Amino acid sequence: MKITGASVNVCSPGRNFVTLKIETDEGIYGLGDGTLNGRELAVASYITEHVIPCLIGRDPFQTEDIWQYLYRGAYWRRGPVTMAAIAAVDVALWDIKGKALNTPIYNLLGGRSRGGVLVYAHAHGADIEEALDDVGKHIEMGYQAIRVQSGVPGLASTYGVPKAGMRYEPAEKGLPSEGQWSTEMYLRHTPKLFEETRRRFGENVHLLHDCHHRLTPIEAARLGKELEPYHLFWMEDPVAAELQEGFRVIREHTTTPLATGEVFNTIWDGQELIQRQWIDYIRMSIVHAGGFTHLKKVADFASLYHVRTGCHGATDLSPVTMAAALHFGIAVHNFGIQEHMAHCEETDAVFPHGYSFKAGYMYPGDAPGLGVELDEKLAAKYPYERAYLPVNRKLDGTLTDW
Ligand code: CS2
Ligand code: MG
Repeated sequence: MKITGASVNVCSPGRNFVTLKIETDEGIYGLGDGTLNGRELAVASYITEHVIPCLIGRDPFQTEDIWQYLYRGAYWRRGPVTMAAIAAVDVALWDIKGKALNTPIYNLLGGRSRGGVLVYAHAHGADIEEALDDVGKHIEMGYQAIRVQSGVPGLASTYGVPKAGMRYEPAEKGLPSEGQWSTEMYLRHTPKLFEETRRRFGENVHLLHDCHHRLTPIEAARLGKELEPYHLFWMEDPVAAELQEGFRVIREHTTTPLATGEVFNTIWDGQELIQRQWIDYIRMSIVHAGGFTHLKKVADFASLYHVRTGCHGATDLSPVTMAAALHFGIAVHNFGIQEHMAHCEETDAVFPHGYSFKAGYMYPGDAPGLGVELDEKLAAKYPYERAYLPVNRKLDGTLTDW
């Protein structure tokens, strides 16, 4: 089988997505996700201008050699744009492989290791009461694990909470909006959020929380300690992880499990965190970490150190990545949990798929390959519009992590 052509689709059904389609001389094609929230056209151009010419004529079954060629051959390696582009190629090739072998991708990753993929949903609210009502709604929908985020008294807005009556979609058209942040107000408020959540819903639901890179290690240590009575499933991105050793400080003070890695692109971004067991879950996703070929290696390395997977699964990862994550999650042995932010109707219509949700678990479906399609005609009705993630400033105006 030979690769005969490839094209990049950029569309915006509810939000921007970058999708690679690779075609072969046997009429089988594969899809890959290259979406990088706020920098979509950088990846689209990287794939179109620098990757596709090198793919034509290659054997799509050579996923390892093509991965190494695109990673080492670029010379300038790692980084979010490069690794999202490599991921798009890798996933499209695995999709082709599964279709050619007439089997779902999970069978190429070791087969089913479990009946279903445990997922967690996002619950949020402008205040504690509203957030708890949303937790209740998701419990009624069948979720057994729920991330809880709420507005912080005194702050006009905060991470993870949509504007009143809006769907949560952090990327906004036009130039980046500017958020306001106070660590002190957040640290005073968050333990109360979980005290109330446990009081109302008891212990039988997994609770998760995302600090979104905003604390210092000792602030995260304080929060982790104060959240211990509420037995969180994880406290995510407590600090910006460029300094991996920052997690040692947190680890020394609290037993609240730690998760990080959604912004990581290769194993080297988190190697020390895993090896030192400074984290419990690695959040790297198939689209941002170079596809199945690299993420399988990350999971295998993590399995040596009791670290489990907890792949990122926000709406800015397309249904192509959601499908890939479910094939990955049902197969890898050291699976932990999978994030599931449900896409909007427009997105699901443009990306028809076979995955499904039931009673807190998701299932990849049994179609050969990924089990996702791209309706190019419908996608054309949703043209790309530049959008940015917000930026964040402390109350004194200092720029900080969003
Ligand atoms: C968040 C993401 O889902 C999460 O854990 O950190 O929603 C993140 O804010 C977005 O993916 C950024 O594009
Ligand atoms: Mg996160």
